[in-house]
Amino acid sequence: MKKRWLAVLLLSTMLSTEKNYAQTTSTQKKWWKEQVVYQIYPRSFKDSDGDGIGDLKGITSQLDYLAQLGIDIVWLSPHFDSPNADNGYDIRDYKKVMTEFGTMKDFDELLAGLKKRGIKMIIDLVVNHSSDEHQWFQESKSSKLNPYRDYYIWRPGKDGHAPNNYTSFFGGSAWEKAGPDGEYYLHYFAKKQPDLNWENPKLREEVYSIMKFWLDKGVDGFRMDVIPMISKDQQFPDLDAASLTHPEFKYTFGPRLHEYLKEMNSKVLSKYDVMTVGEVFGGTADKTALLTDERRKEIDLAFSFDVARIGRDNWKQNNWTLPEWKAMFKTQSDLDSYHWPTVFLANHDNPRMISKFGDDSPTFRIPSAKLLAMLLLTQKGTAFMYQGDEIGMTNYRFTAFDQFDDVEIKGNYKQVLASGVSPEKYLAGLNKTGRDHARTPMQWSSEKQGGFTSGDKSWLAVNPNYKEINVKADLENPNSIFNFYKQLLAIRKGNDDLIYGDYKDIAPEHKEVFAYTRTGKNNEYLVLLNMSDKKVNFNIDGKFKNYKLVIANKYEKMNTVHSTVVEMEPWEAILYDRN
Ligand code: ISL
Repeated sequence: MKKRWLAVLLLSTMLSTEKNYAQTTSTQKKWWKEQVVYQIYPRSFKDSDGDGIGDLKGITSQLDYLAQLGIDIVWLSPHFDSPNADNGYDIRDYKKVMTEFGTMKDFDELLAGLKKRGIKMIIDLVVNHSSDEHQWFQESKSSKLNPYRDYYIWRPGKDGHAPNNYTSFFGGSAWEKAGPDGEYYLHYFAKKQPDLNWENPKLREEVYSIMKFWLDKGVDGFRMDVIPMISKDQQFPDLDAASLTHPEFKYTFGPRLHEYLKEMNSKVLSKYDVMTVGEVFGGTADKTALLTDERRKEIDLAFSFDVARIGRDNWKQNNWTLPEWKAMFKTQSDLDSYHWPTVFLANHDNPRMISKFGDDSPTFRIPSAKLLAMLLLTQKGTAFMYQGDEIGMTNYRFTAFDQFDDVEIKGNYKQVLASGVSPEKYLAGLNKTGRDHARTPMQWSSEKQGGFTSGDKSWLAVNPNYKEINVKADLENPNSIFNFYKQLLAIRKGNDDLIYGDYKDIAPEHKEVFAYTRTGKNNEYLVLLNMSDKKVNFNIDGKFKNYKLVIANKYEKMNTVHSTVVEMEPWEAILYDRN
């Protein structure tokens, strides 16, 4: 008897050691691998009280719309009490709802309404930093001796300057002098977003208690804001010249990151059946993979920015080619069976996906939006949609700087111009890369303010194309982008071959067509996407002969593959299958 227990103990220790990977299980089926997430940026989704700011009641009023579309999980961008220096990514009270968005009762109603429709909800966990108006920071700032001092990162200056040369993503130094002791606190983002000190175990316990508070309410997980930044190199070495333009690679993956995430997992996450997705801004593929290796028990999924941000260099958008882009999808899908990729083309920090990857001209907006829908929903990985993409919303044409709201643009403006860039050039760059493109209000109808608010003003201008591009018009048109998404989501739902099937890029070097297969146990899919405004005769292998049409963004398409050449129209997208 004793011997048997010893053997069990020995075996379980072996299994739990990180290096004994070979003995654990491989690809497991999980709900969060199969489902599709829809991101809501509450400020811009739907306003229920006419103040020009979206709110929770507004979202609740549109739950049937989300159910009709067929998404499975809502990711809610921050809904917590905040002075809104960065639209809620600066939290003043983690257990309270932002006044403009409503009350805790409104939150509970939203959650219940989603659950009633079988939709899950994940919320944003923003714990690399808080607001400077958080009570912890107020205490921390008041004196070196305050018990909350170590909730944040304070350092004395050097020769009358900041402790080192770290720069903030939102302009200027990442250090700000504050309080009676003449010390500086660290803020990777705005001055109003002081970084929390994860070295302090008390702070970590506070974070876990916040997580439990929301999990006990019934949320199904978290999207974790800039999570690889929580551990910092305590030596705070100066950045070298090369890192000054992209400091994110130095600010992430600090020495204790994995330790913190394992602790969070064992103390909180492991006790619930939830999903976690980390925003990995500033991570290489290798490092990112460490976070999501299921044997390490840290987080489930990661957003890596290579695909969505291809060609982007801060506010500049450089050229990129389709083969380069395809290689990035391949890197993700090449991950071994202990990882699961994510697929996302846009969010609230990026331009509209149609304007970046498709063609937002009147001729090609609809076919290219549908093509991107097919790409998003047939690639391997958990798919993340962003509000408005399902109706083909496009970038806003900004003509002056005062039309922007974004703290990133306002904070960097002086610095960019001082570096010799002309205002015209900066504006042209921002028209491609700016975060406000994705933040203009959701376009519900052709009524004033696009049906977003009953008020005369909205916090950020509605894109003037709302008369043509809106939910009502799409719901009424059976051939709309919305209805194409709806069909694709229905095809994908519960379809193990499309969800878990192997991914193979069949023409990685082709400059116009993105062509790949998804091969499962019972069926094989062939996806052909002409990502150009030219007609292309695409050669395919004879083995696809007799593959049948599942869905395409042009309705006159042949039903079965008859030859080895498929004549593709500009921005044409076709999904075939073998069975
Ligand atoms: O690239 C960026 C900074 O130069 C940003 O678009 C963005 O700040 C970055 O991707 C991190 O994003 C997250 O954290 C920020 C917040 O402003 C973003 O909205 C959020 O998604 C700080 O909390």
